[in-house]
Amino acid sequence: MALLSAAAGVVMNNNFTGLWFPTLVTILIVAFGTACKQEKRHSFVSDWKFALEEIHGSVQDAYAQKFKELIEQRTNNEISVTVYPYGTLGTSDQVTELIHMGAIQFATASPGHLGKTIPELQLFLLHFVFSNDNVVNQAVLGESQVLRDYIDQLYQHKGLKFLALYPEGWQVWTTNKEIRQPQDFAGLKMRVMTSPMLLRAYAAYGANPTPLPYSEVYSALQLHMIDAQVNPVFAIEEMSFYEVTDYLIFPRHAQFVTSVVTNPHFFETLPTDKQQLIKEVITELNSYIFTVQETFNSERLKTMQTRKPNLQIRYLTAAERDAFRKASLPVRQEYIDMVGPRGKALLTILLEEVVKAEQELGSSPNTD
Ligand code: 6CS
Repeated sequence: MALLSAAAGVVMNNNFTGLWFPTLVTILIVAFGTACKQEKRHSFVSDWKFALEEIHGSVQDAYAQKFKELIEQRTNNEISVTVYPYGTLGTSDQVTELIHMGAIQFATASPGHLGKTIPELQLFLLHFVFSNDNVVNQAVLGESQVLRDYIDQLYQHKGLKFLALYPEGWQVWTTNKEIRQPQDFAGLKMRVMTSPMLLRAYAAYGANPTPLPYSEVYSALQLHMIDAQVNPVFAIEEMSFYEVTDYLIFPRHAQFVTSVVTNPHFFETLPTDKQQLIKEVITELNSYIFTVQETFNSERLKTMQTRKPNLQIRYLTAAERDAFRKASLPVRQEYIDMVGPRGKALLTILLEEVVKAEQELGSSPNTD
């Protein structure tokens, strides 16, 4: 509109009276074209908000920053992406609600929290269902079409659009006492994320699982309201959990899995080229983020060792892991009981896909 009034102004002040009509037509055509282009440009949101469940410098932050870089570069800045680290827009549950309402466009949503809303997703919280080889896990989470189609449907039913699943690293226990066998968990107050299956998973070892939001874990450890927590190495370092625990124990029982979601209406009303761009970038980020999590997890282990030389680091042996594996098996049935036939189908798919990928990639089977 501003352009149209400017055009009218130019014509009114035009001294070349003989030329006024063709000039007016030309200006109006250009102005109309520009207005249409602007209209088209603004018919979809062009500042995309991407909210995280992790702080600045985390694996999820690296993912979102790369997403921002690629989207802005490939649209010549027609689209801008703003990344909101954990805490700026609320807890994981609140961020998922913002996506659902369409107030933001992208978010990470981990099964550890989203499992309350989509119970089937708690599949990824079961212990000893993944391969020992994390390259296999990445391939299954990122490429298994049968798994992705299933997940896609589940998200759709809850008003979310599923974009990606990726591993952030092995889950590691930080505790105030050494744990080498399930019995060592007896009565231990173990902080877990808020999905119910995690309570079952740690109750199976005899622990006293306590769900808490991420932001409350440090002070709960410091005040001895809890005795232990579980997270990947990079998170233990950046959230300083190692400062308030004595042991870092590697059982390789589970991966930290997260997902990337968008709002379905936002996505479906985007022009096809933008939808395509999102899919393309998400696919590229799959291998990018895998390398990032490997680097972050190995570098930050060294950082913690340097900062706290008396931090006790333990790697469970094959026999010790096996005792945990056996204790964890009844929880699979609890998952099926909680979720129903869809859960059983999903568990079968995941276990089969892991074996298939291990064979394809030439990895050793999921046992020690
Ligand atoms: O433990 C948690 O709640 C959080 N941990 C990580 C590594 N990412 C997000 C999640 O909310």
